[in-house]
Amino acid sequence: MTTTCAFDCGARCLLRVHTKEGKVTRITPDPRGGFRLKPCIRGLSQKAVVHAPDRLTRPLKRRGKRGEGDFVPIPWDEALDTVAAQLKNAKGTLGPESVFLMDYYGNEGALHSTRRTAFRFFQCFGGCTRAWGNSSMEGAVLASEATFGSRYTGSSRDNFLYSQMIILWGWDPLISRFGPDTWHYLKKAKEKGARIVCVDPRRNHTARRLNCPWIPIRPGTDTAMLLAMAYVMITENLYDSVFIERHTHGFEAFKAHVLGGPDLTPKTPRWAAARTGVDPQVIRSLAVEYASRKPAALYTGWAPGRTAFGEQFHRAAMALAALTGNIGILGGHAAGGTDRLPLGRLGASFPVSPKRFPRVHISQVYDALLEGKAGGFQSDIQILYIVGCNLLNQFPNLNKGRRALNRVPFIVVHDLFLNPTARFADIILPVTHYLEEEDIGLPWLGGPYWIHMDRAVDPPAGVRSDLHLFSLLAERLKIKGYNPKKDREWLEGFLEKTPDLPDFADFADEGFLYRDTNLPWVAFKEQIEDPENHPFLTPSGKIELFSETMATKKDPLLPPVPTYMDPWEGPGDPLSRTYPLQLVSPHAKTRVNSQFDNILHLKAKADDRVWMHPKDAAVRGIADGDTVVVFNDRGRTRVPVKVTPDMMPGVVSLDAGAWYRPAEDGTDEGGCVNVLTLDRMSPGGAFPCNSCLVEIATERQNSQTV
Ligand SMILES: Nc1nc2c(c(=O)[nH]1)N[C@H]1C(S)=C(S)[C@@H](COP(=O)(O)OP(=O)(O)OC[C@H]3O[C@@H](n4cnc5c(=O)[nH]c(N)nc54)[C@H](O)[C@@H]3O)O[C@H]1N2
Ligand SMILES: Nc1nc2c(c(=O)[nH]1)N[C@H]1C(S)=C(S)[C@@H](COP(=O)(O)OP(=O)(O)OC[C@H]3O[C@@H](n4cnc5c(=O)[nH]c(N)nc54)[C@H](O)[C@@H]3O)O[C@H]1N2
Ligand SMILES: [Mo]
Repeated sequence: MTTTCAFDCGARCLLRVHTKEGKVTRITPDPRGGFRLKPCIRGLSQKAVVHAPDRLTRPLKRRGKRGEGDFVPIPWDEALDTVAAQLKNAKGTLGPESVFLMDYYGNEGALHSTRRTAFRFFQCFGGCTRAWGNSSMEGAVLASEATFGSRYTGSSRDNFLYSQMIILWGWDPLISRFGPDTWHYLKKAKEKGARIVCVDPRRNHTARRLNCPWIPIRPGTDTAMLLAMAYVMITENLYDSVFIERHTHGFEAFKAHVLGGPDLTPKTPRWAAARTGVDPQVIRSLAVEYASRKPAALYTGWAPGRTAFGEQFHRAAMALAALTGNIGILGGHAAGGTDRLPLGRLGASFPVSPKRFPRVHISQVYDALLEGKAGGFQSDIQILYIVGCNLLNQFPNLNKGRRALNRVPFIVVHDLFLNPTARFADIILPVTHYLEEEDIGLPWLGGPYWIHMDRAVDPPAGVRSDLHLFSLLAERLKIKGYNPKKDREWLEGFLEKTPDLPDFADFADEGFLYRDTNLPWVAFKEQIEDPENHPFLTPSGKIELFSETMATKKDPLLPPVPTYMDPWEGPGDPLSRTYPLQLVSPHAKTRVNSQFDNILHLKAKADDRVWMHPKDAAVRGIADGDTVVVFNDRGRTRVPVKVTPDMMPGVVSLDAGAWYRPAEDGTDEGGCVNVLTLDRMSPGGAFPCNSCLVEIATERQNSQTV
């Protein structure tokens, strides 16, 4: 049988599922997928997830205190009746917006999508309050729409084969997967002689494996370096003036800002060095190289955008791609940040209408739960309804998170596991694993392919998908029209509405469909080759170095030209005197966000140590392998340390996603980084979990300071 992972995994590959007597026996790569749809260790481990001993199979009702994990199984009817009665009561007394829907990326199948199934239900219900902002890349979304008028800024990976130079800017795709074929093409590009350089506070795994030069940079300061590179290109006349003239809008304003600007500060390499920690000569040579080795791909990961003012990072990177004329050409890259391709979309998907309900930014969910109307939010929250989200692990500032979840009168969770969030629920409804449903797998970044997801095994008795749980609730609440079709009918409809696809039976038989006629796909090729007939969808019809949309906002924190602002909890923050280490939290090799942390054979392979430079360790009397406490005013977590020159001095790194395990005194024993991060929204909506200051002490020192 064929399938792909429906998790928010960074790829979407082709998996072959072997079964015997109703159980998955093995998952192997499907050879037909080749290098283009190559699976990873996590996808190949899904057998351990679907048959996990701690998988939830019966509805649970909380008996102990929130967070304690004391639950009793109850019959399905009782669980669903209770949830339905609570929803009805909340709607009748405080209105539908008193239900906070926290739907997230648990399942990304075309039909069983946690986001779409849940949101559609609450639309039929009459409303809810919901979170907005993409935790991964909201900064990039805002920036690419302002600059290009589009969020489809990606190119297919075979483009790398034409690049003379590739800059991996805060990007580690060997680990934090970004499409299934990225690593293959990066390796090939290197073999073909492309110069590859990495700009990152860590010598990350990709840089190490490619053995490429590493430019360490302080987190959250990238915009300063990019602007200084623009300064070099402009003052040394290295930029592509024909491209700028023909395709961009607002170059003069951008140039004025870079050369001096209202703040009268020329954005020189020396100016940037003071902020970024990167030597001015290194900044200059990277600028010269990027401007002269054409075509070149400046490739931005999302982590540098998940900082305070992260949207400026993406705006500045796009400006640099424009200055070098690398947009719309083979081997170049628009540096658009969102990196999506428009190729793998279905003509239709499980319907939700764009109806607007009260929304709260993902950084402010805990505030909204705690403060409600008194804090200026639109409603007081009566029910927190969580579908496919490990909120109390993946969202910053977990100690505040615990207080927030303790305040909400009623919490419902749909999940596969009793994760740290589910421990706070009143009712938990167990759901199917995607290997138990038929669905269509959509490419994580864009395609061009679709994967048929076979229903490989039966779910545990009584367990249903979110779609079917919501259908049962809809019946109880007398909601009509939520799910009028059979699963197969929905799926057939999706394919029918997508041009030039085979019929569903053939697709299901074949298992997947890879359409490779348009490759390599280069974003904005038409706009660059034929600008008269293909304007950019910006107000000026051009690439906007000065954004007219931003200008109308008249918000000093969202200026129309890409601008560097010192990040909060960055190196320039006075708080750094107390907490001198900047903390970044990359995604983990062995997890998808927090998923798989409970799968023992993967946990054994996880690197859940905090990375620290030898100098930082030495001044604190810390040795490699010690157990340390990482702390700030928001919280503390106990983890082992890895002392390594692969970390920039002054910066430390702890992978995100380990399960939060607060001890009696509040110290987290699970190594969950979000006990330390700050829940503050960046002005453009970026989710700034990488702007965070901490201190580290050995356990002994720490017990003396408590
Ligand atoms: N294995 C695995 N792959 C995944 C995921 C997963 O959980 N596990 N999750 C998927 C999801 S949901 C997403 S959104 C993507 C995330 O993809 P990204 O956001 O690109 O990945 P991260 O691992 O957070 O960070 C990539 C690199 O950025 C560096 N970095 C951090 N802060 C900064 C900064 O301020 N400046 C610079 N220059 N570099 C910085 C980190 O050190 C790291 O090496 O990955 C996807 N792929
Ligand atoms: N410090 C820090 N924090 C981060 C990040 C970071 O880089 N650093 N990255 C952020 C990013 S990019 C992201 S995308 C978020 C991710 O945040 P989340 O989406 O909350 O992360 P996951 O761990 O993937 O949680 C998904 C949950 O869905 C469940 N699930 C799986 N399938 C189904 C299903 O079919 N139905 C239901 N109901 N549940 C299902 C899983 O068991 C899991 O509990 O984390 C963010 N948090
Ligand atoms: Mo993400």
